[in-house]
Amino acid sequence: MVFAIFLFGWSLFMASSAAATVGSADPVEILFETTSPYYQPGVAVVTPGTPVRWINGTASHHTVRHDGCVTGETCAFQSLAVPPDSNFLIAPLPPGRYAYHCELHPVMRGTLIVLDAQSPSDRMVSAVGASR
Ligand SMILES: [Cu+2]
Repeated sequence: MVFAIFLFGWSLFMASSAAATVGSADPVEILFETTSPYYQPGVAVVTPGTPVRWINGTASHHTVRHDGCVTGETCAFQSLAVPPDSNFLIAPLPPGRYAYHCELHPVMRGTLIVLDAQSPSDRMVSAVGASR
């Protein structure tokens, strides 16, 4: 199912690379940078159903590879080398915490956090312990 959504999103992207939207939500954008934190923002927090786009404004190629692709766990996303002035777009991911890195520059590490379906206020209440 996730794979099907990915294909759908990708085909939309390929069909209209100039379009500002993919599916129902605008992508969150993460920039490749040549200095720390290398992915800006270094920790990106997105709501469920949000596509994510990495944009390469540097003069070098970079990749985006979920750590799970290396550890043998689920490989949630993995790009080819993204050239300068290009980008890498993924369809919405299931809630979770996704640490990722650049295959070409091991110092480049980032984290993508997809919130669960609870509203922020619900999360706050459960975090505080509520009053029940
Ligand atoms: Cu890189």
